[in-house]
Amino acid sequence: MPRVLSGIQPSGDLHLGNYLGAIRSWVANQDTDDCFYAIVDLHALTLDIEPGDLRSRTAATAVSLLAAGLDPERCTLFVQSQVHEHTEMAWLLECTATMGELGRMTQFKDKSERRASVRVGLFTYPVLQAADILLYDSELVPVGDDQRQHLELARQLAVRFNNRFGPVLVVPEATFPVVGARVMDLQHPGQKMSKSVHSPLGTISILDPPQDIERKVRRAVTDNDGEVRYDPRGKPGVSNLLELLAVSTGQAPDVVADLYEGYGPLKADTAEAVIELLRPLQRRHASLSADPGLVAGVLAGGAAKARQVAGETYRRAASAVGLLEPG
Ligand code: AQP
Repeated sequence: MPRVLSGIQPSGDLHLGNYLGAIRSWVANQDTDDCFYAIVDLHALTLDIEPGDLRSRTAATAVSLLAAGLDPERCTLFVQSQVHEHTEMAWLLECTATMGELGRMTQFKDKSERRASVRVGLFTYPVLQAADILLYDSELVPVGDDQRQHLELARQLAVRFNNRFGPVLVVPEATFPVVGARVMDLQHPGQKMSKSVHSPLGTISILDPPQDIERKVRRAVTDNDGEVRYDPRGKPGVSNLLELLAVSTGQAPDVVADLYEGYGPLKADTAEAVIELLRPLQRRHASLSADPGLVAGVLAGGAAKARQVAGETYRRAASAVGLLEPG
């Protein structure tokens, strides 16, 4: 079975971009691959977050992932900080990476632009992300389109490490969904739907009640020409709605476009399709939330399994660079 690794930040509740861009593939991969999925809490420390919030959102993210369809019998779900090899491996890779290549990361540029003081962790976190991936000898990494550049960095660091120290690391391939790889903000269709941009009407949470989904889609920004056509560059708002409708109903966006003549019916059907897509997930979320002990058990079991694999890879890498065996 190919090994798969992917991660998500502990936002607590996921948005539709996370779900369609990544988590749906995670769920599907459980049937065919050996899957490791990490809640990357160390990444959350790169921005301001209250300690109590971090703890509760980490647990809430696990509940959302289980509600979305992850099954601890068929995948390993764990919290990054509970596997200490992630930070150790990140150091080995930081000593391989250059300032120039990290400075070119567009997510760093975007996120640092919005703040007066930029933390070192925000600059180096793509290396920690590379460590997350490379520790699991993962061949495939299912992510949304926004992670393309970080995945390329992970590949480059693995190749460079292997060239210098021998064939220690597996060089991973990123995989992207055909539709839904980049879900756009409903109010600002030029930018991706995102948890860190304050856009309450532009972002659909997977736990939003039906009336909120209906309202957000109805008020989604489109354009003035009234023509329903799939054209992500020329008509980003309409195309985003078409993608949401298409991916929720298992069709192609340009085929769906032919069925509509006006924005009103397109919006009504899109809202309905998203509500139906999320309904079973919201039902599972309600029943999982009633059993708080369950998640702690799942995460403890996941960390133990993850440590076995990560520990083995880290020992190989540490030995290759010349570190002594632990005393
Ligand atoms: N808008 C999106 N469309 C498609 N896929 C997306 N992903 C995120 N946003 C979209 C994918 O979701 C996975 C987990 O994301 P994450 O929350 O850990 O990472 P992120 O990219 O930091 O998510 P956000 O909400 O966009 O946060 P910020 O604002 O901090 O950047 C990843 O596979 C990602 O591709």
